[in-house]
Amino acid sequence: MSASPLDQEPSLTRLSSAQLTQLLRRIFIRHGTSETVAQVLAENCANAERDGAHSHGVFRIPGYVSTLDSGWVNGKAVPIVEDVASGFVRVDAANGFAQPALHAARALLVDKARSAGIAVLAIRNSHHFAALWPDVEPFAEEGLVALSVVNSMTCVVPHGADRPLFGTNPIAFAAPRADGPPLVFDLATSAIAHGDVQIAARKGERLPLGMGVDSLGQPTQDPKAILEGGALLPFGGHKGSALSMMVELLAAALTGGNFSFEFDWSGHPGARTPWTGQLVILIDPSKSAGQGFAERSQELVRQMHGVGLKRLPGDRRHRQREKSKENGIAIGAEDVANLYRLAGE
Ligand code: NDP
Ligand code: PYC
Repeated sequence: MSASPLDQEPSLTRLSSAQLTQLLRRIFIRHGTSETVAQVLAENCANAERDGAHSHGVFRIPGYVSTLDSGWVNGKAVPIVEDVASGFVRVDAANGFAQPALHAARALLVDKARSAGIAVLAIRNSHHFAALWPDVEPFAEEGLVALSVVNSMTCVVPHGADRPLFGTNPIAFAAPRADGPPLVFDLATSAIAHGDVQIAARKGERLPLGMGVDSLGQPTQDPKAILEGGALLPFGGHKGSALSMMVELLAAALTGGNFSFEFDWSGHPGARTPWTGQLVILIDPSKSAGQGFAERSQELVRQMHGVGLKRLPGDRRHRQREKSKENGIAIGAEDVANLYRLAGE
């Protein structure tokens, strides 16, 4: 497929998944990562863009680059995988990215989940700057149920408090089903992801009420007021706040990683990636009793559709994935030009 702008949409450039992955790979390598890390991060980011997960697609590349250039993260880190119990794997990401750490531990984790029925992966000393669904969806494609949580950086005011403490702390879940792609959801426990606030600020858009507060703690719809001294709110009041607290406990306290408020990146101007932890839990549903799990999830889907539900979580991504496969991944021409600049090309 040609990388040149389409005739009909001169402001868009369309790249195949392979073209985008290779371009991103060259950027990562140019900014100091190993080949392995570059490949893992490039695939992750290209897949997010392919699926229309824009807050964690190519929009994030300048942040990755400035973080790498600042020396805050080790782009060549080699994760240390420890087999600590029949159902427990620990990884020290060695101040590198979380995805290569997951990649390094993946085979061992799946073996354990299949033999013990359940397995936990605790990643610490890691930086996660991406969408979380790519970390769980592939496990469900192999018939496993997967849950993951990661904490980020202080920017969310716990419900009932008056200053930020929690990160935006997403939770992602994936389960196989009989007649379709796995059921997957991936959501920030803040009312809106930090990335979407940045995108709104860039576009000059206002946010709905209830997303955040300004530097005086007053409700605001201005994304810049949130980014410049303000903060986000949890989704769903005390309920989202409790889930965010759970994520801090599982992703940081349980793994040995930093809480969202524990790291100080002020000595690394340009640092953007939270230095925290991540937990992944895999369950092998073939160990459970009764009908096959995938059939049971399919039955739930049938019933949800039966009561009028039109959109399942993940449907939008999969529709976008199909469109991207057919027509290429559409990216703003200026953004693509910037990617080539970052690759030094
Ligand atoms: P959204 O609110 O956009 O979506 C959350 C989930 O709900 C998705 O699974 C989505 O499916 C689904 N969904 C959305 N709208 C509907 C609807 N109308 N009906 C049914 N399902 C729906 O995501 P967030 O803004 O909360 O998070 C965005 C991303 O930011 C996530 O990928 C998250 O992992 C990432 N993030 C990463 C952080 C990190 O530290 N690495 C921190 C915080 C967030 P679909 O995708 O198909 O639209
Ligand atoms: O969008 O909230 C976010 C986020 C934080 C870290 C990476 N993404």
